[in-house]
Amino acid sequence: MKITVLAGGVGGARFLLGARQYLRDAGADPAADLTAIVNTADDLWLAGLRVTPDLDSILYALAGVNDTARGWGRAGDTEVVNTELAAWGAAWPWFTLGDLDIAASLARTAWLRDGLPLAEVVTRLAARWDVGARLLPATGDEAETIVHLAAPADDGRTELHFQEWWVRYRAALPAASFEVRGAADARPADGVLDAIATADVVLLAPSNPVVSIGSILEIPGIRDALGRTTARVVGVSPIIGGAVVRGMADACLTAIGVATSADAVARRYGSRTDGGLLDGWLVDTVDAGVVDALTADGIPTRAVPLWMTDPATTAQLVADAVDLAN
Ligand code: FO1
Repeated sequence: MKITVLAGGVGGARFLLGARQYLRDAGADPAADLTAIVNTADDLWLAGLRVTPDLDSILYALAGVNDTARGWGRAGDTEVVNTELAAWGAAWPWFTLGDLDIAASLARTAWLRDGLPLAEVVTRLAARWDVGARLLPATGDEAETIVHLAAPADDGRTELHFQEWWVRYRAALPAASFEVRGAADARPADGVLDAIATADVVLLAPSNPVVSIGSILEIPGIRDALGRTTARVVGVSPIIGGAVVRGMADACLTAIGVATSADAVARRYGSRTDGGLLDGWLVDTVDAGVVDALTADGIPTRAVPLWMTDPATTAQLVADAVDLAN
């Protein structure tokens, strides 16, 4: 069974660990059957380095070298280079790049400068470990999320790069809108449209619906491919009991006028029968009350445990999603 997952960073990584486990338990080879299409709109240039947070969070998690406490970066990393960069004012003092992380970004930047597409760079970085999945950037073109602020920041700026809004301001400056700048001219990375077209099931990870999954959908061609695929498209709610599972997705949902609830996110994605995305939607058991109304409105919904405590628990969640698809 070929599974293609649309994913953001930390939540996407946890979900993919479960998807890999699900395929292993089924006797399949996840390296051949599991493809992740990963958000690249959080990416940035910093101190001359191309940094790709969501791709790296997923790569490190699948490789088993991630910092599980922080949720991003490499386990046991040090900050020698970052401290030097900060002393020169060449990096952001509020954005910590570990030394091992910088090494990955150096390798990535060098290969990009050599002219390799980002998808090829990701394959090279992943080849070092037994990742057990194919990782594809949504696009190899630079298309980054810019946050338009509802009111100017203290220094008068009215727009910030997503990372500054997210990490420096912890999404606390009210946003008016999000723009994936450059998306209109971006193309899906090699393999992305094919991975959607040839999948048996496409899963939307419980990632940020606005700045992770939403940004992937901004890349021209991806939404259409989801509409056309013969695979069923099933999403997993990132909202449990009216609260975000992790991160600050509520700030993003509020900005686009969507309530922080499992059913509001499903309605935002929409039913495929109505030109939306979803053939199915999983909510947590605490949100079982929304199942009937969503199902009646064309989004077949089931309530199952959504907490991704460990790969075995998450594998059951993936099994539930596949079951709903079938
Ligand atoms: N998140 C933080 O909260 N603080 C940081 O200093 C930070 C540094 C960082 C460096 C490299 C990287 O790949 C990710 C990093 N993140 C950091 C996580 C990241 O900014 C966001 O959580 C994601 O982009 C949102 O998915």
